[in-house]
Amino acid sequence: WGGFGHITVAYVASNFVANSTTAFFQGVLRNDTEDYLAGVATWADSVRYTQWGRFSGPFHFIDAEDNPPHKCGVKLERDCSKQGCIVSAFANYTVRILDGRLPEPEREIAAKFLIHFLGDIHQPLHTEHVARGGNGINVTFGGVKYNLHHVWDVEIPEKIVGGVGKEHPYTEARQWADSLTEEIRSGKFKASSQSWRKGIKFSNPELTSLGWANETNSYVCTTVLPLGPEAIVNQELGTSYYEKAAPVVEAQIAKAGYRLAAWLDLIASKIN
Ligand code: DCM
Ligand code: DCM
Ligand code: ZN
Repeated sequence: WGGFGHITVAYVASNFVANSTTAFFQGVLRNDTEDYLAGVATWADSVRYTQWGRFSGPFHFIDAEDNPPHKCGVKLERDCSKQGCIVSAFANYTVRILDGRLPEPEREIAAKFLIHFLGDIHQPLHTEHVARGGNGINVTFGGVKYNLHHVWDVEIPEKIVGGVGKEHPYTEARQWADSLTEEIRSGKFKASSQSWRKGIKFSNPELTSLGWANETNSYVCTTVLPLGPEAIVNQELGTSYYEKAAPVVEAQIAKAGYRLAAWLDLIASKIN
């Protein structure tokens, strides 16, 4: 996701975590405001192109070598690169936050990576190999040229809320997060949110995040590339594409925030 998506995921999570979880992560992240998660949600993207952060580039995705739209699915052995992938990184950073022997700055870094990767694992094109997660597929969206990855990262989420000013992504993300929170508590996501918790196994972070990656990847076949990659190259995605994609993006952002809260609660309760 772009910054707006990641910040929204973080605000949704802050609405659902237990009070003791808030206190714990405000300590780890050295920020006692209500923006303690939102404020670090895009940090991982800011370091990945720096010399220090280069090692973390592959941690933002897993390149499923499936064959959309005919066959979707993520297999850890086949798809996680030797340099690591989002599934192995999620497991590694969970272990590192819990490791009381590590220096505090290392556990802070682990928390910042984890918050970001839990968001990315819910973006369908972050679980797909084709054209480097759609980065190599040129399309137009509303008459403007983008690559498909960017359309899903940024353009669809921002269009859902009617556009996001570059000045105030935090204000607008907070508003979207509060409306998604309401849908989870008592609206259209109330029933499905029960199932979003199923499959979380704190004793096995790798299996848990692989489950999320597989669920996310299924939307590559149904919604991102329903007619395959060739069908959309240099084409306008159009209104009917957007109308099918937007509900998936909305649900994936809500789900990511809700699951982030559940995972942070488990980490904090294990330590407290
Ligand atoms: N690092 C990591 N996962 C590990 C070990 C290290 O992400 N299992 C990252 C975080 C550290 C950086 O690499 O800040 C440098 O670590 P080290 O000094 O242990 O090489
Ligand atoms: N990306 C991805 N899958 C890949 C390569 C990249 O999901 N195989 C993501 C990571 C970034 C975006 O696409 O969010 C742009 O990546 P890059 O700057 O590496 O082209
Ligand atoms: Zn990312």
